[in-house]
Amino acid sequence: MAKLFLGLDSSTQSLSAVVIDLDTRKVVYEKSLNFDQALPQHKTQNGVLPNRDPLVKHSSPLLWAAALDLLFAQMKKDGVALGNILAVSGSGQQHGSVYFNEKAADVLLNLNPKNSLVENLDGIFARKTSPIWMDASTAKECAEIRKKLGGVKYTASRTGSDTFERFTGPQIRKFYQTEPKAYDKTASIALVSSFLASLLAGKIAPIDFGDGAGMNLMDIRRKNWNHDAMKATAPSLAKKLPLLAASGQVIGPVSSYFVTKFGLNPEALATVWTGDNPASVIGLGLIKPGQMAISLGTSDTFFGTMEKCSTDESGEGHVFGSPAGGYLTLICFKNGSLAREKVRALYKIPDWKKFGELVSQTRPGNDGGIMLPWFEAEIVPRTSKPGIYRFDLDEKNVAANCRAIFEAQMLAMRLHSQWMQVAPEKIFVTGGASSNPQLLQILADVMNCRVLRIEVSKSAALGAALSAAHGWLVAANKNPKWEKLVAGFTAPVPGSEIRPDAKAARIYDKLVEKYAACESDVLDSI
Ligand code: XUL
Repeated sequence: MAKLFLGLDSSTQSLSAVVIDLDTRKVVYEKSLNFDQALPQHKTQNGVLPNRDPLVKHSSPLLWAAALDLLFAQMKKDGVALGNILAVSGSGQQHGSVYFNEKAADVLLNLNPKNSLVENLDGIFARKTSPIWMDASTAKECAEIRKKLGGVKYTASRTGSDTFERFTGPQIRKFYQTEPKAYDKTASIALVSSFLASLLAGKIAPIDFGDGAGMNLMDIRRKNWNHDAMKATAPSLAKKLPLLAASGQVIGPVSSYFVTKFGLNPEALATVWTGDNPASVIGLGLIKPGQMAISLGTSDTFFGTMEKCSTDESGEGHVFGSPAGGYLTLICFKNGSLAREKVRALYKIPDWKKFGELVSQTRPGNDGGIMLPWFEAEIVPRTSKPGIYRFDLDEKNVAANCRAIFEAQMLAMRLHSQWMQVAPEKIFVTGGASSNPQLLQILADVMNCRVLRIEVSKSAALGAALSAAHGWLVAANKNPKWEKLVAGFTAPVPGSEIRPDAKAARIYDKLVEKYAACESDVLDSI
């Protein structure tokens, strides 16, 4: 029997599955299901529920559950050997939270395969919708928690990050302050990752050290819930938070719901899930400290493995637990692919190939033209006031505006990652926009570093599948080594290496200063 492992990734816009065969070391199945298209009845746009307040971004736990049903049905239809799957793990968009009431534990234990997951879960939530990572509506709660914890530096050194609007702690505080009765009815709080793990396991699942670190509630060094942080956030949190555990750790056998309905192996193990970024660290094979990657997805993230926990005193970056042990360092920019798409739509550019051609018609440095493309409230630099700002850049010059958004995003990455104190000799790049050679050249030139493309469109789901395999091997006392486990699954695309151009790199050494001044000017004035 083939040794198959299933990894799922519930991201902002889609649910993906990757199945790996451990003996042949191959990905044997991949599938993605777009929320808006596959489940229009949930009325999301790019995976987010419409809201009058542009700072409020929620999605629906029932949408994620419906997608899980649909994806399993699709796998069955596609002939995936679900009976050969030995363990399942997964990852979720980070920070988003789900609020279970006291009925949830019982319902999860008795999921009825005759009904859909949505029907089963009716009535188990204390809050209908889930705030997600794009939400920027908790500045007040962030300030309150930060103050109680003793300021930016102390909050970051204790929890791994300063308080951030999207982090779960400030979101929980807002819920407690604005809907105290519903908060009171909350028996257990889950993350997107642990919510879906709970469905697979048929019981409330632990939160892992990777996703748990994105809450401003976990002690980043001790890896337990921090008493002061819980107290600063909301009452009775110790009772409402589940256990913390390593990702991939076995929770138990999968719920019989998936066995009866889809033919999943009854002995398959349900394991602890993690966040999409920690899972990508594994999927991209970034096991050794100092290896760095950039993911150009809905959000753009710059991340890598760190041996020791070293937090950002300026409060812009994060430290999360890595599924491979140790830590991962990360910085997240909200205006990633959606902002790139907005510029493309603004100038009516038919496709990314044409967009790239337009970029090629312009020179590195854009003759000093700069754009700040904050279509949404930005995380780094932090601003709750969206806006598009141009400096020495003619709004009507289409080609210059195409270069300007790419350059701004890469310059922001260079400027705001200085705290990481990493000087990588190469950066791996992944995600939708990484197939654009013009963007990769700008990245290589701005960072003055070799760039290698890794073509795993589903790096988080692959990381989750590898994490499932790791958990299964640990449970079988096989003492797996991460480096060996990930080897062969991910490798840079042959011939994809892009080297920095020395002349362009010198231009960006200067331009980054102008970019920083533009950022400061705008932040001071809004
Ligand atoms: C990371 C973050 C985003 C989400 C996207 O801190 O907020 O990258 O994880 O899914």
